[in-house]
Formats: sequence, structure tokens, C-alpha cells
Amino acid sequence: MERKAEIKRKTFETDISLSLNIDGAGKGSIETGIGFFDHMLNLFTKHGLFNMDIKAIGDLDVDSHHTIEDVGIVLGQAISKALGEKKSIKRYGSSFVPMDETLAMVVIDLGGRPFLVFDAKFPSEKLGNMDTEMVEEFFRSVAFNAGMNLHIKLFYGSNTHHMIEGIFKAFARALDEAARIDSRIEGVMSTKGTI
Ligand SMILES: [Mn+2]
Repeated sequence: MERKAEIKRKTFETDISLSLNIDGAGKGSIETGIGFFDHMLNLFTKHGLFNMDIKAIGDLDVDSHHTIEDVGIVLGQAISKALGEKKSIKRYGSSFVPMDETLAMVVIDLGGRPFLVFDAKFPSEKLGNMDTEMVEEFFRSVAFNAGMNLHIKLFYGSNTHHMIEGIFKAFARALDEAARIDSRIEGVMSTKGTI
């Protein structure tokens, strides 16, 4: 059975519809009005082998902040809903992804304790109409709404586009691993019996 979720969220700042299939094939349609962010969410969908559609209309006349933060909230909620009871999932996932001169690492625990460690600094403040400081805010929204412990570290790099792309690909691969069903796992992956 495919693990799926659909979420709609509307505020005075943003109007977002998102559908996620954890057991997808890397296909989707992403429209947030922020070109570089769409590029990153498409990479996430492809490299995690998820299916994801997003339509987000946000107050981009203010800046990219609310739209990116709120897409993160909705994606986090969708991950949590799609995973459901988290029965037989591997729970932990990690990935290193190089992109030319840069190397990114992402480590995930889907154990239900939200936390973000974000260790990355970007030389450019903007890529198109996306504020690069919003990358950290996006992942904070995802982590806290998905109940995910998320550690992101960028070891080195110089091109901001490569650096952020490496992070999103590593995030996709780590999440794909953590969410993967392992038939050897009876119930949930915890000696406590609950995650
Ligand atoms: Mn690119």
C-alpha cells in the first residue's frame, strides 16, 4: 500500500495545496512562484523517489519568507500523515551528496522528537527571488511538523546554488532511507515500543 497524504492550508499570507506519496517514482509538479525553490523541491521529489505536487500562492510581494516557511510546515505535516503509525520503517537515514566543489551531509531520525541542527553558511544572500537564509527556516518547519530529528551539515563549498542543491538532494536520499519499510522490523523500530 502506498503511503500518501494530501494537505491544504490557507492563511492571510499563503494558500497551499500539497500531495505527497512517499512510495512514488520521483514525479511531480511544483509551483510556488519562487523559481529556485521549485528547482529544489523538484530535486527532492526526484532523488527521494517520492511523488509530490505543490501549488502555493504566497505574499511574494512581501518577500519569500512566508511562502517557504509555510510550504515547509505543510510538507512536514504531509510526511507525518503519510508515515502514519511508522510501522516497520527503518527510522534512521543518512546521506552524503557531493555537487562539484561542495559536500553536504544530512542525517534523519523519524523517531518523533523534533529537532534541527543546521550547520551551513551561504556566500550569496539571494538566488533569484529566494532568500538563502530561508533554507534553514524551511528545514526547521519540516522537522518540527514531521516530528523529525534533522541534522544538516555542509562541509565545504563556494557556489551557493551547488551548496543548497547538495543539501536538498542529501535530504531526499536520507528521508527515503529512513522512511523505507524493512519487513524484518516487527512493529516500530524502538525498544520502548513507540516512536
Ligand atoms: Mn541546479
